[in-house]
Amino acid sequence: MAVETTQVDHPYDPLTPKEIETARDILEREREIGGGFRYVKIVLEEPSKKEIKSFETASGSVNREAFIILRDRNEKTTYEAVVSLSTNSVISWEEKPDVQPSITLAEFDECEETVKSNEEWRHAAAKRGVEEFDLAIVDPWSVGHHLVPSDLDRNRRLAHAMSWIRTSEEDNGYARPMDGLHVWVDLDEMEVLKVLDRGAKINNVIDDLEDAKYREEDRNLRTDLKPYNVDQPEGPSWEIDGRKIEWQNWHIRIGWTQREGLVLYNIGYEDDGEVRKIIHRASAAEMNVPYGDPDPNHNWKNAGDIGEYNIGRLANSLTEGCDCLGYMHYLDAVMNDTDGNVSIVPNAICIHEEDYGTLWKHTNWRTENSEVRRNRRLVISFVATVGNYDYQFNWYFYQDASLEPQVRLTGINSNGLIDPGTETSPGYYEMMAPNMKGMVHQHFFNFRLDMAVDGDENTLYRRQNQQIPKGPGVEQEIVWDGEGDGAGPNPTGAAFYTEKKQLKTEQEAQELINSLKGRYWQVENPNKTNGVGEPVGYRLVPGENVEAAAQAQSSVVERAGYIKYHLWATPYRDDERFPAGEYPNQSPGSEGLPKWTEQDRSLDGEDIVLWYTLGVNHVDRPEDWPILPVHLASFKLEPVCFFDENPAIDVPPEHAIKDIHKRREAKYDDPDAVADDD
Ligand SMILES: [Cu+2]
Repeated sequence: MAVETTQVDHPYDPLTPKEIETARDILEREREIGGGFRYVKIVLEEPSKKEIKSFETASGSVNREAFIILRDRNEKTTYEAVVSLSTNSVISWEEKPDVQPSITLAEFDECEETVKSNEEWRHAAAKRGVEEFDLAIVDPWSVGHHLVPSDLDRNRRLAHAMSWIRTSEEDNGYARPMDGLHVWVDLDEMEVLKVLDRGAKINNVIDDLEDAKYREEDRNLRTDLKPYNVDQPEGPSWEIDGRKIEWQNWHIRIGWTQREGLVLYNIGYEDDGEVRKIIHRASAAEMNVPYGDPDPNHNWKNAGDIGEYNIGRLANSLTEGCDCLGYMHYLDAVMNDTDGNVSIVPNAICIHEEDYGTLWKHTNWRTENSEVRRNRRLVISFVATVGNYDYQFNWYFYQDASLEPQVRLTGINSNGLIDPGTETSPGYYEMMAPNMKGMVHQHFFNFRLDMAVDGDENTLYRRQNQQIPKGPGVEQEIVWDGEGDGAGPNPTGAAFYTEKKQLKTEQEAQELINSLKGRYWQVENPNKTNGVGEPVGYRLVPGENVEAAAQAQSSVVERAGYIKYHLWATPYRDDERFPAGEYPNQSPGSEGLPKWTEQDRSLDGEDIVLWYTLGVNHVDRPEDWPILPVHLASFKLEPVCFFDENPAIDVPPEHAIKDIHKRREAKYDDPDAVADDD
């Protein structure tokens, strides 16, 4: 029986619940899937770009396929399968030697139980004053590769388990780390391989550490805040059809993967009735969080939350606890559990509009006429909780045709303990609370942006300020004679220009930010020009960013090589999706961007993919405790010569929004007629 795909409007739409079940059933019918197997993921096998193009141009149908990763715990092997939902058959079945798939939610739970029932661990916990082992929490940190103890077999499926203790079920356990206690667990066997106790540092993790309560009922709340309501009496300004949203000329298709969470496809802007494409596919594709403190209890930590854990799988349901005001639209995240059953996070994706201050303004001071427009932005977001930390990924779309991917970092810091009486830190850590240190660390996010600026044939440029040789400047008077006004091309010494350098190959495009020179990067379509004859483009403008502080030969830079540069660019390939490789968990490294770009392929008139590494330097402070106030990090994509004037010049002023809407409804089919009538 052919699978029912009526809920699927586009080949990029994630698998439906029924498709997940059907894919599993087809696989189990055709292959021996024994009890030792875990389904790591059952996701859409995204169609190739060639297939998508033929779908979009010829309206042809694209076969639905499921990509499945399984782990056979008995044989300790990983398998990849592709199942056709159109022909009901297994298309491929491949054993993947020497790789470890991402750590699953089931493994989180089972690892915690395994560690908590281990006698050696209990002995070490008891030495720290822990009596009620049930109240302990244990997180399976990704173990990396080079920093696995030499007496353990790196080919096993490993986790480096870290432990904390709560005083009650709802207590903030991350405030009481059993620092110095390390447990390595084989996640296939679910057995403890090694317990290392480097010493407790303090006598009692319950008595010697302070509570770090943050829940409403545990704190005295300020009483001077009055209600602030967002009222959208006529509803939001968007139109949503399934997973396709249209808002203020923007056209966006909203996808989801278990690994990346939110994925946005076919991002385009409607201009004079034509939807002009800007980005084909956009997502946060990888991240890493390296720690700087040489303390051996923490120097190994560099979690890759997207590739090693699959951040989409860790998404919050926003049914409760959504931070948005006003009108919201939600989409569910349809995924699978390790038994191969459907597992849905309801309301994982939130869509809403926000007022964001002034969009543009000018006052004619002679006549006192003032024209001002308010900035409305569209937000598409999701939040994931990775153990102690919480990451909110927001994609903002603005009325001036710019967009802004943003991460909001919050949640609970991963802290360590210091010996009472230890001298103050030389900057490896900051004191967060008595006996508790917050170790300096960095967060790196890599955003993959498959650009398509008015089409696939694009070129890449770097632009930055450049001085020209200094003229005599203040040392010489300017003649003002209309005939040269003084010596040389730069008589005032103030001249500078924005140098435009084409980055023609992958290695030329490996770049760091340079805020001092105002550096940004511009993707142009050389075949299309705007009204003044310039090639149409979009530029990537960095915001806050930081260089990776770890050395080039460190494990983290070896394994997450994409953090070496802020900008990378590659010519599009279907199989180049993840900047640290397909299987970063326990990988020795060098996969992904560093390896691909060794080819130094041409970027001249190619289908260019930009990879932007966004770094956050986190020097902790007591004010980050017990919950980190949201730290924002973002960058912008802005049109450059894509239009002929400010594309938001037609945004009506606040007082007119309601009137225009009413008049349009009552009298006009053609919205332009309203402007003429004015
Ligand atoms: Cu941090």
